[in-house]
Amino acid sequence: MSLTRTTCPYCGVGCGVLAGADGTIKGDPDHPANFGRLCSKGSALGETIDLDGRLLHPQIGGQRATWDSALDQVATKFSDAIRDHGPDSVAFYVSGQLLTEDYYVANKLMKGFIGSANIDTNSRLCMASSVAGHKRAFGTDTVPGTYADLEEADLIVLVGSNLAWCHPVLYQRIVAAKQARPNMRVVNIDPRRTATCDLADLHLRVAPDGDVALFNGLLTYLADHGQLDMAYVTAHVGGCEATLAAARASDPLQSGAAPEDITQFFALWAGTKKVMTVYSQGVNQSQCGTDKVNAILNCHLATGRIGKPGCGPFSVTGQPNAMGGREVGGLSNMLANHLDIENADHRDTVQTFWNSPTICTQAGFKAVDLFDACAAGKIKALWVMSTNPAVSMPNAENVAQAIKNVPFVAVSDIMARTDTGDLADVLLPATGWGEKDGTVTNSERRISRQRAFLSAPAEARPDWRIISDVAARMGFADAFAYDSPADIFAEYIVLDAATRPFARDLDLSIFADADYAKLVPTQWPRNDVRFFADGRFYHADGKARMLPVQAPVAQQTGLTLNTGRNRDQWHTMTRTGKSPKLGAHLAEPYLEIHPVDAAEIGIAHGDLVEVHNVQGRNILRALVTDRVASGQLFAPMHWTRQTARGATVNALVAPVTDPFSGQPALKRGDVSVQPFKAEWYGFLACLHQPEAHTPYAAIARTATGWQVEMAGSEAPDSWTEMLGGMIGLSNAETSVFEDRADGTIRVALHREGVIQAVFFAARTPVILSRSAAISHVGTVTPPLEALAGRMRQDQPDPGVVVCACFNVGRNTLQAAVTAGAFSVQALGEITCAGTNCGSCKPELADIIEQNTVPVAAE
Ligand SMILES: Nc1nc2c(c(=O)[nH]1)N[C@H]1C(S)=C(S)[C@@H](COP(=O)(O)OP(=O)(O)OC[C@H]3O[C@@H](n4cnc5c(=O)[nH]c(N)nc54)[C@H](O)[C@@H]3O)O[C@H]1N2
Ligand SMILES: Nc1nc2c(c(=O)[nH]1)N[C@H]1C(S)=C(S)[C@@H](COP(=O)(O)OP(=O)(O)OC[C@H]3O[C@@H](n4cnc5c(=O)[nH]c(N)nc54)[C@H](O)[C@@H]3O)O[C@H]1N2
Ligand code: SF4
Ligand SMILES: [Mo]
Repeated sequence: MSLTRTTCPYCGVGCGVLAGADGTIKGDPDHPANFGRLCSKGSALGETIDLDGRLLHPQIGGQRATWDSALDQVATKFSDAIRDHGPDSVAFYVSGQLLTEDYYVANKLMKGFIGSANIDTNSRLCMASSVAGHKRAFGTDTVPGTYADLEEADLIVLVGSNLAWCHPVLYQRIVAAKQARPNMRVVNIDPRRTATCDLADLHLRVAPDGDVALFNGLLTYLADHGQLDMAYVTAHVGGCEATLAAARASDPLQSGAAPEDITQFFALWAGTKKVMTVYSQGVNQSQCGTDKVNAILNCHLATGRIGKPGCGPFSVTGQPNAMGGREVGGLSNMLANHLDIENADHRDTVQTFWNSPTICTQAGFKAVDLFDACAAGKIKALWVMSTNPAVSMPNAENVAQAIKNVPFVAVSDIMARTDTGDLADVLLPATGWGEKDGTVTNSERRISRQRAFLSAPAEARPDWRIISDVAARMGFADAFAYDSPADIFAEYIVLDAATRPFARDLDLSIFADADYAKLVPTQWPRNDVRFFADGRFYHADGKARMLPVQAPVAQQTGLTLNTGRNRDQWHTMTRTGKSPKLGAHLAEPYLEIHPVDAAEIGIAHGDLVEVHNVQGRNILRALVTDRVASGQLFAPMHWTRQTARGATVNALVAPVTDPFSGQPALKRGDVSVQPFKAEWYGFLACLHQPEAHTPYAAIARTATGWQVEMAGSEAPDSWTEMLGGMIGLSNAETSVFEDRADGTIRVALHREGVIQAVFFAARTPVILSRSAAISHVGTVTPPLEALAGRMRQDQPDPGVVVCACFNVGRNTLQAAVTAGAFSVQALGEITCAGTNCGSCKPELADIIEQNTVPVAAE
């Protein structure tokens, strides 16, 4: 089977993948991002390319429609709104998961032809603070670092980044570098103890938003210890004095980290020349996100630790094409190709190049304001592409209402049902990863090709074509007459050349003569160029700026909710949710809570809890752990109205934003927690996709179908009726076993001897081997046997999946430890666990620790 060279569609590491139509997935040994490695999500890509659940035909009002009528409808509704209410009455909300070519076309249509800047993107929730911080410091949005710099650094400082789970291949590269050079040091700055701490020599457990105080403290320390590079500052940096004065006003203890950890961190930084600071959403997604970015950049600029190998700040991007989106101008406050809306010369040049009838003259709505404008009735037509804002935006219930309030909504997605798609008037089926062609830019400015290796299913079309077809119907056929993504990429590169006279970092000239079909992964401006090596920056005076920033006043009230990601799920799970292997790692929406807080509230590990505030309410499984500090909670962002009931965590997050970037503070909400008083708990394993109506329900794929964890505050009148409503099997035979003494119920639904579903309910959380129950679904097994809670045909129960790459369960691992595998390496040799992506290694270490009998001290 011939394999196609393409790029992973998940995180910003941008790993090269070799993929085949039969589902074969391998790491590309020649790709400079991963050199053959893949993480669990990348390795499971083959399980996510089936057509199950795909949107295969256009729909209008929930009914199948032709492409012509759907495209006409979108074009007419947008044109009518523009005619009646002006260009700012329409908006696009797009995504860092679009390819550069899709993004370029969407931006061109909105800014140059509709004449509004109302195109914003989910990158506003992701990278906006880094963009704003870079522009304040450098005069451009430049990410100077590369992955090789990380391997060369002597000190890596991770700030607000769970790299082990969110950029696993990059994390593994650092693990390998540290093994090769044991003197390398890693510091992790995070209020939570995450899997990334496994690699860290020092974990600074800061308070939420304690970062500005910490980095202001570091700057002061560096100044007081004669560590500022004054020659560099004088030649290349402005604003040092004022910045230092502001830094002196804050107390590093305000950061919340332990005093001895702070001292150790400062001394380590001061004593190391090659320092890389890697930062991500714990920095960006904050009310003071832009200030956090500049507090970090200040320290690098003041010491000249930038523009040299192995040192500098490095904002790692989340989505596969977050960088590409920034390059083409996908944010509502940028024009195109790193040019400014506010600059008349920039606007004229772009308008002339596009030969467009108009051009936007002022910034459009940023994401949070955009959905507020929808709620206020200002937006008459909205087009959402490749993102799921009804789940991923803060104040998610209000955002869903706001979308409903827009008279016309179009959604382009690959899946038939998403929480946002459910609110659309028109659904447009897009081709997905493996079916589409284009380019993406990863965290280190490397542009790689995504290449199709599957044919487009049914009527699905690439996003760039859908947008161009609507543009043509709005009267702009000539400007959008593209035949292929290669045409669009070529135009984008020529636009870059036309705007070369403007001082900017972006320079795509290396691609001028590139053969699109054969394009090899290449960094801009060139693989061998080091940004800022000559000390020249992009402010008018050629200097960088240090920015005075003030630490926010701590205002801890009650419990603080932090949110983020799981190792094996991607955002709203529309793709990773298809993989039983990935679903098995953490199968339910949960809330991490400290044992002291749990005791105070009166809840135990595994209980359900109700989390609420003025915005909304969630029901989540309590995971009692000291990974979170007392007073703090953590919940993953992944569960939606499709995969759970009452677990969309953004229903609890207030739409508070950073004043400079407009990025929402998704890491910090005020909430209250109380026990959820469940009358019964249930577990269902079934063959066909269930619908859950119980107050708590979490749905996931399994190896034999689906599973639902559920709970209710009132027992139903009839269990069989309830189950029938969930799985719609009216003609199945039912076997019910009820133990009136302890109130447990077991039900098997079967048809012609084949088990369709097994269900277990109890007054307390159901204690049962999930794998055992799941193993009987779809098999010919007597009901009583299927309900016995034992694995089918005496197969050993592997337990909850720990290593998703090789599907190794906790029980298997525990058995291996008991049999003498006392190291992560030994476990790997016996079970293969941890030997592919390695991101389960921290969990393997925990299992070893928990299952090794301590040798008694003599
Ligand atoms: N498995 C997986 N990987 C992904 C994704 C995914 O959905 N799943 N999504 C991708 C995307 S789009 C993104 S943006 C990245 C995100 O990658 P990361 O930013 O690494 O991930 P998060 O879990 O959102 O948050 C990182 C950490 O910030 C910490 N934090 C919270 N508040 C603060 C604070 O005030 N200060 C500091 N210093 N830390 C704080 C949290 O405790 C958390 O551990 O991941 C990418 N990779
Ligand atoms: N509480 C909280 N909320 C957060 C975050 C957090 O840390 N905490 N993180 C934020 C961040 S950093 C991000 S990036 C966002 C991510 O949030 P979203 O962008 O809303 O999440 P995804 O699930 O990635 O949504 C992508 C959608 O595009 C569809 N899709 C996939 N491929 C294609 C394609 O080729 N074409 C089209 N048209 N559609 C496609 C998918 O099926 C899916 O519906 O969430 C943000 N929200
Ligand atoms: S680290 Fe994993 S998710 Fe990220 S690009 Fe590589 S394989 Fe894909
Ligand atoms: Mo993101």
